[in-house]
Amino acid sequence: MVVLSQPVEHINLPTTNNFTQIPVVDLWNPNAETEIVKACQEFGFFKVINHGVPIEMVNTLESQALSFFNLSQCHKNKASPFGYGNKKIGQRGDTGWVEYLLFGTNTELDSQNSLDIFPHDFWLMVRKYLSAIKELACEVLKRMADGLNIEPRTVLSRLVSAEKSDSYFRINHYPASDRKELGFGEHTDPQVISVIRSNNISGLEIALKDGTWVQVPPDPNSFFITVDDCLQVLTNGRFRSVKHRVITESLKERISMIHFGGPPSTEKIAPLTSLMEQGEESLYREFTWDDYKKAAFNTKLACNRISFFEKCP
Ligand code: GA4
Repeated sequence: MVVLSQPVEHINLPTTNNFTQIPVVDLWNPNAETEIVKACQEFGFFKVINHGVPIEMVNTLESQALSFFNLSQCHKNKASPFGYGNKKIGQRGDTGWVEYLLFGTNTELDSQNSLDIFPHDFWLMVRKYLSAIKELACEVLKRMADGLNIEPRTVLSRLVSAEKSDSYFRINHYPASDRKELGFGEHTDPQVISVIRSNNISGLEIALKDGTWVQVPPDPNSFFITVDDCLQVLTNGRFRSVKHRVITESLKERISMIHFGGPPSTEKIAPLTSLMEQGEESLYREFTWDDYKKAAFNTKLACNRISFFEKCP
């Protein structure tokens, strides 16, 4: 059994209901765009089936990641230069019942040094996985543009498919525990779109518009999509960046793999002109992704980062 090297604080963690109305989008359905837009407006969250990503590949990467997380703490600590983190989230003192690997998708992963810790096969699998997930993220973004009736249909996907797109990949491992643990505190993702895949253990929760939290039933064969901060801005608030968190309570470990699709650093983020109706005012002032990152990455996890860029009424 893996035990985290430092204890995490225990607070009274709430009990939440199951998210029964979770929108399920079948990508084979030619009318999926309408459902996608509806889900992004209402929840900023949906599940995707018939996504075209080979599930055997996903399972292989998951088991390779688990082999890493099951190594001794001393061994795993050697992976800190390659994005390994334990309990600490961000720079402002947030903690969670979690250990993880986190890196930019343009990072030179399979450097000689990292091969002492990760087998070459692992990086090969990460590469394969990331290219399939990036394709999925772009397909979903194109369908969003279709659903919003904006052209070209690549107006959103180009941000993530760009060679210099500043995307991240994170593998979170929540060790088993016999009590409720705050795995990852509430937050919104700063990027454009996140694609989440987890094993069969529950824990992910999202906040609805009225502020109530609901549990997302796990489904290892599907992917969950979140609308992130930049997408809320690009759609001038039509889509909502969804607040989410992880609370675990299971004797089995939870593992999730998340691709955060972000724009290139110099990309200017502002509501899309093709979307704005006549006389519609922008709710946000323009910023570059680099500006956003500088402001956002130095905040507490639960901070409402979009508010820094909201225009005053
Ligand atoms: C939340 C989404 C992604 O996991 C992440 C996180 C990042 C980090 O772990 O370094 C941040 C968080 C996330 C937003 C606010 C800052 C930065 C931790 C934190 C407290 C990789 C990201 O892009 O933003």
